[in-house]
Amino acid sequence: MFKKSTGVWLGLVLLISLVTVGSSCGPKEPGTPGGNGGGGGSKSYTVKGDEGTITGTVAFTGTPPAPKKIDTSADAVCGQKNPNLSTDDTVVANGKLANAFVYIKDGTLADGTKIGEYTTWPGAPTEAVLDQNGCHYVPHVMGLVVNEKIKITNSDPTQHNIHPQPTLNQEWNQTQPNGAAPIEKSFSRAEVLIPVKCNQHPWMKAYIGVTKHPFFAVSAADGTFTIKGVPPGTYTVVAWHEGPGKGTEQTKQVTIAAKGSATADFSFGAATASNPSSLEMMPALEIPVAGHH
Ligand SMILES: [Cu+2]
Repeated sequence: MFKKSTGVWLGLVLLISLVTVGSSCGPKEPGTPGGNGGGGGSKSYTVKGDEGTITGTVAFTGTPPAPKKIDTSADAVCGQKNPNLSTDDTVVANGKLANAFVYIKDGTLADGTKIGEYTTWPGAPTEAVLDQNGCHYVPHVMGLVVNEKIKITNSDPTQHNIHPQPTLNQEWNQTQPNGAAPIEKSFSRAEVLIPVKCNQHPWMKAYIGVTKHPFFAVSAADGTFTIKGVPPGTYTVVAWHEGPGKGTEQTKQVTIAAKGSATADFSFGAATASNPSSLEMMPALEIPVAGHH
């Protein structure tokens, strides 16, 4: 009698443990509230040593608009420190475009994982600096990983008021008098790109691209960019350039073999059919995957 009931209990325990093991391999967790299509939760990428590189050049065809001198008379300090301040929305040298934001928008690793499923990338940058120098944001275009610290410094003997204008992240604006400590902030959601203005100096403008992964770059003065440490896979790479409205963007598909490199060259300018940027509607890696398989 005693032995028989023990056997029943053992059987029950075994059954329960099987059910428990079964459910842990079951359906994926639901997505995060924002719906990133990545299964939610946190998933860390493990560096395998076979990562590759994306390089390229951003060109500008046709005649670029000439830089315009900025009237800084609203703040005498700006004119004293930076008498030749001019617009920097289209910086072209020898047909190459600086300050284009290039990033992996979407894609699939060679092992079949969507890049957006990973929330943690070892070696991702942890801090970036945005300086105000000569009543000018330096750099003009920059990238951040989600939750990366951005330190905003004021190198000018005047007051600024930093005012990012995101659509997915929290909007804020904050005064930073000369000599004030750096302002430290971060952005909790992927958003490409966030315009930043200054409430004191209407000409000041910067753009911050926030992505879930560290695979972004800003084209240098010679138009070149390099994105390192990319897992083998096939990706959609987007280059964005500011302009009227939300700017324009170009898209390229690249495939990176193990330890391989891929090239993605882009071209903007009057002679190029750039697509109006869809970035407002399609922030980086926050696209619902309904309809994808
Ligand atoms: Cu300012």
